[in-house]
Amino acid sequence: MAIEKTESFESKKEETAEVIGSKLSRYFGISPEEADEQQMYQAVVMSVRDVLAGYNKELIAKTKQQSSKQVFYLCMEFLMGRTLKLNLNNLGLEDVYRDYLSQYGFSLDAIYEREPDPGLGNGGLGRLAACFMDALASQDYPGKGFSILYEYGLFKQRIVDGEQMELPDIWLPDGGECWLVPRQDKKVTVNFGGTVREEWRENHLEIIQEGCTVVEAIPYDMFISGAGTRTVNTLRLWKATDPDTFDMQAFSQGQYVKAMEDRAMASAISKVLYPADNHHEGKLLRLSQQYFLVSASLQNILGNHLAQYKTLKNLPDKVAIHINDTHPALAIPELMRILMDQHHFSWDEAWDITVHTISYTNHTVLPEALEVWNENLFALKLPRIHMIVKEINERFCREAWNCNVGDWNKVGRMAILDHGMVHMANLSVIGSHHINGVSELHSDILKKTIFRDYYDMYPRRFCNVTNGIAHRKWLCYSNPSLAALLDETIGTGYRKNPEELEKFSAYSEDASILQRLEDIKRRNKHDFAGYIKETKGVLIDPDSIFDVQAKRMHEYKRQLMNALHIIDWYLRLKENPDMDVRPKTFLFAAKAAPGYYFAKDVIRLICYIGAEIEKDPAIRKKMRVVFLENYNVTLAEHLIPAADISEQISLAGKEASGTGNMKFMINGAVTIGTLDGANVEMAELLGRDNIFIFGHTAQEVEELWRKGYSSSDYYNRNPRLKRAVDALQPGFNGRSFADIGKYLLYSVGISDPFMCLADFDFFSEAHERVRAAYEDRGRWNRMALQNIAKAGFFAADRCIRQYAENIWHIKPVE
Ligand code: 26W
Repeated sequence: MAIEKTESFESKKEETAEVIGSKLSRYFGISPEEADEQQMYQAVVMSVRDVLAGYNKELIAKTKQQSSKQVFYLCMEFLMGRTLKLNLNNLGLEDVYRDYLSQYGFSLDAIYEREPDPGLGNGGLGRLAACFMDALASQDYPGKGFSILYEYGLFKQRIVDGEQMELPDIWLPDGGECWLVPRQDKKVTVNFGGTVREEWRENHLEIIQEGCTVVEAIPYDMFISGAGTRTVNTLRLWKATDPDTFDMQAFSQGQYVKAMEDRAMASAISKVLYPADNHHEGKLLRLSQQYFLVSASLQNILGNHLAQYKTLKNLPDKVAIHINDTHPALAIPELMRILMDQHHFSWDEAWDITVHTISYTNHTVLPEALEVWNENLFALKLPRIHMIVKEINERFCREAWNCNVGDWNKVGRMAILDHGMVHMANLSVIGSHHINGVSELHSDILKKTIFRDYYDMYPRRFCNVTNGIAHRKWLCYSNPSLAALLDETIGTGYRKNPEELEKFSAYSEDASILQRLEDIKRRNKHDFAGYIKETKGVLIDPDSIFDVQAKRMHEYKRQLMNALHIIDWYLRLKENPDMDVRPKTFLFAAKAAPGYYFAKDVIRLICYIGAEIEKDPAIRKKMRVVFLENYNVTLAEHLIPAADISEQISLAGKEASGTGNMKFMINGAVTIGTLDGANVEMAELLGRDNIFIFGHTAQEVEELWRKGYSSSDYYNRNPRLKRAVDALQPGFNGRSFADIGKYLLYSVGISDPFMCLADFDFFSEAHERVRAAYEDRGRWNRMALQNIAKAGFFAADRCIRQYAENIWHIKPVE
């Protein structure tokens, strides 16, 4: 597209040239003509950072001046992905930079490729936090994210002979650092271990913590731009270091290692992100990370509040603190600690402030993901926090007893401390004014199952906010051709107001628009094929159907059921190689937690099926199975606009919401999915003609469990399923997968715990429907169009407005 060079364009370009020129000269002592691509990348980032810093300063001043209430979003993960393209687009400066760079022979797209993909998150939870930051800024809400500056983000995945290898993700020196502004002036200290002594002093109880290990927390700020606004928020990332208390005595006595030890212990806290998703490990370092994040953030929030208002009494009027899942739940006792120990509030006053300040989102009901800590270790690491949690627990149990006299079991179930364990979800519910799930179904399940007892006691605390995605990032910026078609047909209003996507429905009978949609998809598929050929050396046929399942590898997400269907299809093709079918490419992308043996076995299975098919030229023409390594935000941005079919096939009741489902939908992929998480709401909005729903519902799953689920019944009844499962024994490409067969049929305990076999038949049948629909090009394109048109609801903008209005009670700054 030709760039329109207006007067303002030229003046912005001049400014840009000046700033970049001065960065290059200051940091590298060179001129733009002398810069290499990496130096230019860094200068570009620093120049953008400067623009954002200026706007951020304005916002801080405005927020102060208007005494606006702010939200502070505490989360152990922010899966930001690259941000240069996003920032330039949000600021409306992409063309300016493109033009400037071309003058010196640089391509902006190549500069984009220089940016590392900061993987400070595992999956859904972390990416949601990143989408929320975008929506807050874009709608002028004053809000700040808090997390940890992990030196190593989520591991990089390499697949070698079907095996997942984990490599360290060294993102900071690799070009990530230049986004960050260190704020030494805002550093705080966090105490661990030691003992607690109480002493009466001038009519208050003084709490003295002694013999603690002190860790310094230094904030590094990343700026968060909004689209078409000057609102720029911050994401504050804490780095842990030792507070220069080098043990000189130990050192001079020859105990060199001991002298270094404390230093190493302190910085270990922000070294790595735990790579387990939806699985609690109970590791003490993880508990330290959680307290470190919470304590540093609260000190910062309260310090600023006090400086402005000189009191903490009005905290809930000016501050909303949100805990994203239970990982930052220690914010509850930590806030109590600061209010009581440092500001001498009474228990009741402090508790009132705490509960009115904190809110909590639950993101999972999987029992293995719910955090519990061994109480003894907890007390050792956080003695003062333990005392406070004990007191919260005692007072709560008394209240619960009064509401449920005689029902010890119920009170026991709801207690925070039980059988030597600390239950973080219970703490979170007890200390929050609102608790929400992330889809209608999930919020319902919370009220009926894991939080049922609390729902009886505090019905008004529970609500639902269905997740949403940053639609500009996932549609406008990653699928520019589709965005251009939308701009042309429905105008550009949807970029700011995603609900306006609905207007696209009016074109559902317009043959020329439907054809253009098809053309855009085809082009995206070609682009994607080119991209993965270049970046991963993988060849795929862009004219085949792209059937995609991209998400963390987990049993409940049932990549295995997808694999079983693929095996069945492969065996049918082998039997009948002349079958007249349109070629299909099954694409998988997924990281498995390094210690999750079964998930890694499923990766292996998918790769080995793929490899066996590659050896058979007749089959390879009709179906291929490709595992794309190192799924991250950048790969998702390329892959999703190219997908025809989106696989959202978790066992109903297990996927809290899903957000990948929304990203595929808004890019015109058609979903094949179970009635789980937000799929339910997608189906309601789309109507059953525009989505392929299959399988047992959450309620039916429950009934099946109650009746006694037997996977072998399904296996014995269905010859095609039997044949697919049996094929695991001899296996693929020379490797047996008998263990997976055993898991499905003969496990000690429960076989096939996620009911792959129970849904297999429905799934195959749904795939048949998909195939037929795809052959009717007009119908398929109409479905794609409806998916795009109905996706506005799933924008993070809507979602954040609901949080702002119903939970946080914050307003946009003027
Ligand atoms: C302590 C180990 C651990 C780590 C991460 C437990 C739980 C988690 C996350 C809460 C798991 C997660 O990311 N959940 C996903 O959250 C998304 C955003 O709400 C939802 O869309 C997904 O359905 C949910 O699985």
